[in-house]
Formats: sequence, C-alpha cells, structure tokens
Amino acid sequence: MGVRPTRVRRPLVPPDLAARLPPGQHPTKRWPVLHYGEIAPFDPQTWDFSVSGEVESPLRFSWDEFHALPRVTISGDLHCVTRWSKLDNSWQGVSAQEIAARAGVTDRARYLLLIGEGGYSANLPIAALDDGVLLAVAHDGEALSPEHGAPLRAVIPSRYAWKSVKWLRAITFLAEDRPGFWEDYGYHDNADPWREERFAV
Ligand SMILES: Nc1nc2c(c(=O)[nH]1)N[C@H]1C(S)=C(S)[C@@H](COP(=O)(O)O)O[C@H]1N2
Ligand SMILES: [Mo]
Repeated sequence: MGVRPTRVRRPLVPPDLAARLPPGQHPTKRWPVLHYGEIAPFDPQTWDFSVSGEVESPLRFSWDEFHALPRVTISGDLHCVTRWSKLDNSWQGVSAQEIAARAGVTDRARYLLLIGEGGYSANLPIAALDDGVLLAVAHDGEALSPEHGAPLRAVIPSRYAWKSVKWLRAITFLAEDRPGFWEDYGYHDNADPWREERFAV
C-alpha cells in the first residue's frame, strides 16, 4: 500500500478572518454600495443635524457646528444581512455618547431612532450606545463619499449594517421602541450578527 498523499484542504476563508466573521457571512475586499432609494444631495448651507425626544435640551447643529465637535476613531466591521462583511475599516466621527451627553438624555429614554435623509431610519436600544455608535464623517482617513453616506452616517459595528444609517440627519430618543425602515418590514429589532438576528420570529 502506498502512502496516500495528504490532501491539503484550503479553507474558504483564512482562519484569522474566520474568527472575525459572524455566522453565515463572507468577507468582501471591495466595498459594496447598498441602499434603498436615491443618494441624498448635500448642501452645507442648509444641512442640519437634530437631536430630539427624551432629552433635556433638544439640539440642532449646522454643518460647521457639527464639524467642530470632538472626534474619535474606531475600527469596526460592516456586516450586511445579505451576507457580505467588510472588515478592517477605520471610522472617524463623533461618538453618539458625546451627543447624548450634550443633549442630556432623560431617564425615560430606552431606545433611539437614527433618521436619515428621505425618512430611512433604524432603531436601537439605548444600551447599544455602550457597544459603540459612531456618527462618522470619514472612513480610513478620507471624507465619506456620497454613495457611502456623506457627509454623515451612523456606524454600529455590533449590529447588521442596515442599522448604520447613511445621510444621517437626526437622532430621536424614545421611551418606547419604534421600528425603523427594515424592522418594519420584518427584519430583527436587535440585529446582532453574532446571534444571526436577521429576521423577526
Ligand atoms: N439612508 C440609508 N442608509 C442605509 C441604507 C439605506 O437604504 N438608506 N441601507 C443600509 C444597508 S442595508 C447597508 S448594508 C449599508 C451599506 O452601506 P454601504 O453602502 O456604505 O456599504 O447601509 C445601510 N444604511
Ligand atoms: Mo444591508
């Protein structure tokens, strides 16, 4: 009997990447553009960002005012529910916690709704702020491009990417949960990719 040659089984995804991929996801090198509807135009003269709902002081920022807020950099993967994951991103922007602190979120606030241009929205429990919610103006050191949400998008690495609202214009803090755009169509309210919370049961 001859020695049987060892068959080298090449994993589909390198093991170092596999550990960072939630179940059912595959990595993509290029950055897909995915959204419902049109790319929103940006006019720095008329653009504003508002914070409302369960807060002591509702806020409104012009683009210049928002631009002057303190920035942080986070790294965060983007996991789309259609199964691609874009790993190794660095994002620069304003922490949602910074905004929440400035507005003085009340004890009644238990959820928040991120609202984009044209009415696209996504909801989160207030505890998601501790996992990292960034209001991003740049990706890998470069200002966001229009198709990726310029001038401002949410980035929430702990949730499926549909919660990462592009062309973000407002945050409302809520006492009661309110479904966003896809949650209203039967997608999961919490959307944790590590638990494969894709659809509502
Ligand atoms: N305003 C807005 N934001 C959106 C969407 C959308 O339709 N409208 N789609 C979401 C979905 S499903 C995904 S996967 C990501 C994709 O972000 P990208 O186009 O930068 O890759 O944007 C999210 N943010
Ligand atoms: Mo998505």
